[in-house]
Amino acid sequence: MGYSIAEKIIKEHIVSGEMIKGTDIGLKIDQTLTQDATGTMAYLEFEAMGVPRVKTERSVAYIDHNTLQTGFENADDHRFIQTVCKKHGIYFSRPGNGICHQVHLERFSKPGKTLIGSDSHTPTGGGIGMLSIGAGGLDVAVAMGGGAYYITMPNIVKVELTGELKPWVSAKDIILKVLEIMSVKGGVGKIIEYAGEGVKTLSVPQRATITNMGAELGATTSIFPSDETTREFLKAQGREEDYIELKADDDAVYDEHIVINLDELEPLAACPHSPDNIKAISELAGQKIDQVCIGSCTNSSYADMMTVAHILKGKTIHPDVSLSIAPGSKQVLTMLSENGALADMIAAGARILESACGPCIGMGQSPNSAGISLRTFNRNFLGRSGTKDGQIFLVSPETAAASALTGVFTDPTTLGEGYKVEMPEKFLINDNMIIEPASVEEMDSISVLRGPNIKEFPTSFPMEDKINAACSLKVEDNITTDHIMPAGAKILPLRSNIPAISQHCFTVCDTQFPERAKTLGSSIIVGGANYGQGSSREHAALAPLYLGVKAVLVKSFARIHRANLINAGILPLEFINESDYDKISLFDELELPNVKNEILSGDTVTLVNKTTGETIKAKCELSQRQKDIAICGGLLNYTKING
Ligand code: MIC
Ligand code: SF4
Repeated sequence: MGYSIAEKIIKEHIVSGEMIKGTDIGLKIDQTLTQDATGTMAYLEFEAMGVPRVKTERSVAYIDHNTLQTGFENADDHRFIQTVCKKHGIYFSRPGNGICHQVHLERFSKPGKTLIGSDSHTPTGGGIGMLSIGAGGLDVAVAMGGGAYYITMPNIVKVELTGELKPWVSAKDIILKVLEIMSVKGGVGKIIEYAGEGVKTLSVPQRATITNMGAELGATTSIFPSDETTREFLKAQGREEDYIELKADDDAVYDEHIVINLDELEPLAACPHSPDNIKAISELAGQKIDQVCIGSCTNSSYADMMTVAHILKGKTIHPDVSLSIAPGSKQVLTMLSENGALADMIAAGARILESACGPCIGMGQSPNSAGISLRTFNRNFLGRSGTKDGQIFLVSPETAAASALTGVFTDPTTLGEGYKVEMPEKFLINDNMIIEPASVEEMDSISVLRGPNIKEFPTSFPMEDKINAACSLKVEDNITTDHIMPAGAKILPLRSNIPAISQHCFTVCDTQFPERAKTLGSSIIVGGANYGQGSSREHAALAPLYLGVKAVLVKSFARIHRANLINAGILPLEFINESDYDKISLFDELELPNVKNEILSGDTVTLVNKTTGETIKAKCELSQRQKDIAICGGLLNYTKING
């Protein structure tokens, strides 16, 4: 039996377990990345492990999220990360150099290697044939220290692309189609592998748009073959030596098979407030819009930007539309400024933003009240834009630019003759904003600079024999990490300060939650299906930990968040009978009378609702290693004990 691409890379990197679907495997990690909003925690955790120098082939820290500096906090955090990097062997990408995933794809990604990143869109690297997975900061810290990264061996889904995209239909429309087919929870426990004749028609950045937004499927990751197109891209980045060919064996076996005919695709949009709420642009055409934002790690490549500039050239945006554009990296921005495309954007009325996440994470450009905003981003969760009633539609750069000119949803296929950007034979290479770490001889002399915003990591304690806790919150299906731990310009500067950021935990759903949880002391959160979808932010576990949450009991979890709960020492429990969800109400007194023994000996836990007298059985399926972590009270405690 042959192997798929993902299986080939896993086979080369497996250090514990076997490639049996559904079982736990440990992978050797070649590269890591962090960004600043998750990075401070990851580096505090790395420091706590006491490893002097990273053991990976390449670790890079990017500053791209918290680039608004409205107080000392973000600037202090950047300085902390920069000095930690210098000391411990990590490359540091300065603010202004670009969005982590875009820069990593350009400058560091390698087909056939493994990458984990403390950001859920790390699968962008799948566009170049790298097994790239989003993880919590603590998992990244462990990998930097040379430890394995553990995942459940996923099922592999083959998405076969046939035909070729029509003019003005784009890679974004492909991934929106996949989201329509599979939904935001359809990818949990799966790797999405792209194949078929259609692959050849897509450039590496187009492939990266698709693997990037595969995060919204809940998938472990997504991956493309590495072929001649990949070689050309690496060559144009001056890195041809990093190329290897990667393709699935002809007799590879897949768990699911989806076929998408690119010829039949039309421009699509993900409507508020979920990336899988898909409609055709032709259905929305003519509706008035207020704002257009172009950029983010999904759609900010050179080719995307050139297409936008081409559409805007010689025209003026509609008077009722605010258009902002953030090219994804210094490389892209410099090339646009040298070839005149930037001037075309500015002349048309675009507001040019720095090469960073910006509006995608609520750092500026919040839309007007109830404003309709078309964005080339990957997430449109409620409140993420910073305007609670903002109506965010996720679209391609083509649709975004065409609509910015008309002031209404506009199908770009009405623009007439198509336009295909020529991929440059050589990208402009200037890595002067990437600072190399100190040499082994110099590293000891480097001092790490810590500002007052950096507070201790919250302590978790070994598990007790039983847990008594009240229900401090009851929420519905599809709760995102943006509900649990909102981001945005006001809250992101608190990412290094768990006591302060905890005051915002779940406030999107219930403003009283932080106070209530603290007053209750120990508590349990009850939720629905796909709980914790979205970001890799471990703050969505650390803030509840700080507020006394001992367990989260839900219908099902999203992968990264579940792992973050285990790492933090919070028990992830799932209803065996989903209807038991109705048997718990806010403030009910709950008891897990024999939890430690039950965890040690099996995979179910008994929960007694002392308020109603009912007994509920919950699932807690943990590998032996996860059980040990849970008993120690989290991965940091476990790593201290086990090294
Ligand atoms: C996001 O897109 O939600 C983020 C901000 O990039 C997060 C990371 C974070 O919360 O810092 C992610 O996707 O993991
Ligand atoms: Fe940044 Fe947005 Fe990409 Fe997250 S999704 S890494 S916030 S650009």
